[in-house]
Amino acid sequence: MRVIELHKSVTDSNDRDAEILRQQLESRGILLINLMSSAGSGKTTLLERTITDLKDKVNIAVLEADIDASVDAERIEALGAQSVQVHTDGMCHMDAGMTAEGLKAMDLENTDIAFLENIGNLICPAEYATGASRNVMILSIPEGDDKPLKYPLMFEESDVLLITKTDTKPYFRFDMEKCVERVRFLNPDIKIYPVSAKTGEGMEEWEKWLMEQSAIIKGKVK
Ligand SMILES: Nc1nc2c(ncn2[C@@H]2O[C@H](COP(=O)(O)OP(=O)(O)O)[C@@H](O)[C@H]2O)c(=O)[nH]1
Ligand SMILES: [Mg+2]
Repeated sequence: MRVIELHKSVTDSNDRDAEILRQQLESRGILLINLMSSAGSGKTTLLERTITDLKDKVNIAVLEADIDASVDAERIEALGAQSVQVHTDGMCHMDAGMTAEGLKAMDLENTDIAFLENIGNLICPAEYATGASRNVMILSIPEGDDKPLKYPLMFEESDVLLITKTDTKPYFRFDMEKCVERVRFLNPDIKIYPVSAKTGEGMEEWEKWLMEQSAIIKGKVK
């Protein structure tokens, strides 16, 4: 497993860099997904389950971003999937330059879907384009249904919201209807999938969406 130390991107034209990276990846039929959420909401667990469920259908690789440590990349490699760990030099988000740098360390030749597991927090990652074709975010039941009110930008920027850890619903006061209403107010087009990576509940719909997006990207390659 490779570990890359990253530093702040030298260019300040992040949106342009992101667009270039997105086009480069899409021209190779690679779907890059920027996965964002707070720390501990279940990003790595969701990826583990998704990789396991889809391993006979698509090749998934994961770029793991953290300030330090490599535990998440080790979890992904343990499944036999490709993973590269990047350390962000204290920064709380990934930008397009950093993502491109991390992807260079990967063998993308046989990759259909690459995930960027972004740094865990609901604020900074939403402010920087990464070059991903789709933004996916997680809100877990224990975090509470008020998070769209407190951190609107990430909900506005995401194509999909996964409401995870649905198996813990009996133990928390989480109003699903209220949460969905708050999210839709911010972003009427967002797809919302309640899932549990522990029990597998709802995973099929999420994985169906993922496969469809991969097909759309591959369909663009002439
Ligand atoms: N009950 C339950 N726990 C989960 C689920 N998904 C993740 N977890 C737990 O949540 C904690 C954080 O998960 P992790 O995937 O490391 O979160 P990350 O920091 O967002 O990558 C771990 O203790 C997981 O076992 C789930 O669907 N249900
Ligand atoms: Mg993680």
